[in-house]
Amino acid sequence: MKTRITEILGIEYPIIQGGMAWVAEHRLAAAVSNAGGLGIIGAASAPPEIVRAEIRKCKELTDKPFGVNVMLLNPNAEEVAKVVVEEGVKVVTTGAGNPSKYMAMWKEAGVKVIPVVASVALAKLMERGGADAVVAEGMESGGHIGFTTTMTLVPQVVDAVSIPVIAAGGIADGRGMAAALMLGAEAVQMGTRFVVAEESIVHENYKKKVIKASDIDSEITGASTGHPVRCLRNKMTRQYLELEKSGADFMELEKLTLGSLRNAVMDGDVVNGTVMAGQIAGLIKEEKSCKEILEEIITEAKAVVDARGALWAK
Ligand code: TUI
Repeated sequence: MKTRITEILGIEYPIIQGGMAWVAEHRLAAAVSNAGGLGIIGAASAPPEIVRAEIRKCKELTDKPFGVNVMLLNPNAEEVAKVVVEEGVKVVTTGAGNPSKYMAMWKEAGVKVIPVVASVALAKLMERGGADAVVAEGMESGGHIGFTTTMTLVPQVVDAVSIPVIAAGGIADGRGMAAALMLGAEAVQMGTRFVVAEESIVHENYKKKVIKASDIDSEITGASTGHPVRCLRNKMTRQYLELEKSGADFMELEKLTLGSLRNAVMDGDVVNGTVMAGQIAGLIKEEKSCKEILEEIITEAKAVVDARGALWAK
């Protein structure tokens, strides 16, 4: 497949792996890149030296391009932004904020910059600031989300900017990819699908919870704090939503989720931990290798586009 994204990034398939906190470490990123997509190391809240070590370990596992996601709520974001340049990383994606202040540094270093946006306004601002592409991420996604669905956000962003758009949120198979291409996207970014990859270091309990999830098993916590987060329903979300309803303050809510994503991903605490996953979790039924995931999606996307195209045939 050839789109502006495969050309800009030098990858085989227009499929990007989300920069998921704790999940998107060097082994997953290298596996996705080796399979022909773009793997991403999620810097999340990690200290800069850990991110540097992750980048170096990823380089040992792949010669292909990979990226780093800079999570802008990270108090260390500035240092992480510099580490990316020092280590010669080819692609940066950003999340949970506006990366304008790092754009000049990255562009001067020749890094391809792909901000993740949840609104048309931020997409336009990013294009003006020199972004090479944007990820338009709908609220079907897991983790920190905006307010607009993928179906409505992607075509509006496509119309608002000239740079290529990557669709994210609710995509986990070839039908989702085909739909994203129909909306004008030139690639897709997937997170939840890669949580349940063989190369994903996520605890077995977490993977099982994603596999068992149905279409209605996610909740949005934190809508009242200004940091809405989508995760799978469990004891933690029930307590959190109760507290939010009773008007608990920010610090009280924070206490409930401090370290809770780490506890779910690393220790398998899917009862009190935060099990971030998108609404498409219900579609994911088995663990597969990154290579299988990518190849199946590309094959299926082509098949459904061909089949639907036939609806217009005489
Ligand atoms: O960033 C994400 N997803 C994430 S980050 C994350 S770590 C975290 N954990 C708990 C609480 C908060 C963060 C887990 N998942 N996706 C990209 C994304 N960016 N989604 C929404 C946004 C976004 C939202 C508001 C981007 C910009 C924005 O405002 C821009 C501005 O002008 O400040």
